[in-house]
Amino acid sequence: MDPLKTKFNEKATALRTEIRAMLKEHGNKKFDEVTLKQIYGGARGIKTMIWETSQLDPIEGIRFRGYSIPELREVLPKGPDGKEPRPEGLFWLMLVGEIPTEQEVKWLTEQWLTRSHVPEHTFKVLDSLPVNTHPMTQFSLAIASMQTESCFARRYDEGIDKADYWDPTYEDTMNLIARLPRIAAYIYRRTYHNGDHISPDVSQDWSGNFAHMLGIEGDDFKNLMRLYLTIHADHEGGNASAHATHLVGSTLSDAYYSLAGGMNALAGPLHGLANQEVIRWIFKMLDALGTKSPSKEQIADYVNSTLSSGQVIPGYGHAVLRQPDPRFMAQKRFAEEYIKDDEVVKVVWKIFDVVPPILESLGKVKNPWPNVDAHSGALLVHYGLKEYSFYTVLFGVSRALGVLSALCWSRALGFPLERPKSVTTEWVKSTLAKM
Ligand code: NMX
Ligand code: MLT
Repeated sequence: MDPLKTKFNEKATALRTEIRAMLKEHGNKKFDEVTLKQIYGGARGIKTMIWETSQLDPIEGIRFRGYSIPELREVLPKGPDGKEPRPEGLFWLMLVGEIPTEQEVKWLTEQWLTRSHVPEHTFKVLDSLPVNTHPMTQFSLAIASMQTESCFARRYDEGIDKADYWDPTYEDTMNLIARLPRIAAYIYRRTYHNGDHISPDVSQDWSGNFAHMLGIEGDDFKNLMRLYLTIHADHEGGNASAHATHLVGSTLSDAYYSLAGGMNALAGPLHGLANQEVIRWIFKMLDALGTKSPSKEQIADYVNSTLSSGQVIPGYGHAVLRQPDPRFMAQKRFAEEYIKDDEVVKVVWKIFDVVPPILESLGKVKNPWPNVDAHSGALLVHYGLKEYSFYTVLFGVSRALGVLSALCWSRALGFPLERPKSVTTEWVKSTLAKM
């Protein structure tokens, strides 16, 4: 018996009935209006999607099933030393809307361990790639290569009833998440450690085992991984990786294809790749200034030179948020508690003082504050994970928790093919002429 699957089915059945009744009664009520600026402007703010696992407020930041990040740290079951939350618990919360007990989280850790076997051909696919292939390319290909294992694809071929789509989607989700740490660690070790791989340690939790397979020991790094994999997991449905996963999934592509699509979106520098760009930008700045401890004036000059060469300041700005990202603040809190004297961390904090007024002064940046990516690199570098082209893979392992639990909901609620309307500028002009 799978208690999580049973619970999910009960909750989904109830919600499906409720939504059906709501649509019958209110289906034609207006919930939004669209301006021309939004049509040309990347659909900012338009409500077009249901995403049950989390919702983003521009000021408060993300809430997962109603819980903010500081609240999650209080209520979720924690790692062995009781300090940081376990991402397994967040997955449970996102999937069924309840804070799990210690026992339930333990069950989930064990489930993922039993499902964590990566097919041999996936390692062969990875080994066939040039070692300097970007880790995100390797990650996306590894995920797609495991599509051979999809329960959903097999059951669809056999002629599964629509009402049961959620069931093999849940199985694919659990299997895929279970394997991601092994795949990510394999990519890390083949790319940066001469293929000197480390076998899993089945006595550890999902994050602890991941840290171990990366080759970075120590309880503090394991705690960092627990926090990191929790806070990056979901950011409502409109962000590019979530939306891409959702769009691909809406065609009834299985979880493997859908997640690979989402990871390809995460690999862009305006989205998840910003975490590598931030630390690269910081190191380039320190090199250019010839110091490890630049003054605020020196940082301001460097920020202005980046802007005047037509580049963005990585790690700053956001499409929705209008305050410092609570995920940035959670990492700052971690750094204050664990590594407050670290030199790179101190630079990150100085940048936090310097950048917002400069971006504000440009008069066009809607959010001058740091996002999640502004802090993560400094923490990873401290613990020895210095190879920054790997950082987006870490983001991706975490993001899988949110986008795949949301995919389970999409299948359980019977969401249709996503197919918004596009128009041409010619159409816009002729419509304006008639207004
Ligand atoms: N540095 C310089 N200019 C910026 C920045 C920044 N950090 N953020 C926004 N702008 C500019 C933006 O390029 C645009 O300029 P223009 O009109 O000349 O094209 C203008 O300000 C208005 O953009 P916004 O409406 O404020 O931002 P938008 O919603 O379009 O984009 C981001 C949001 C996140 C793409 C943007 O803030 C950015 O490029 N930030 C840097 C990259 C980054 O940190 N991305 C990570 C986001 C979080 N994540 O993990 O996904
Ligand atoms: C995310 O975590 O997905 C980013 O902050 C981007 C977003 O929300 O648009």
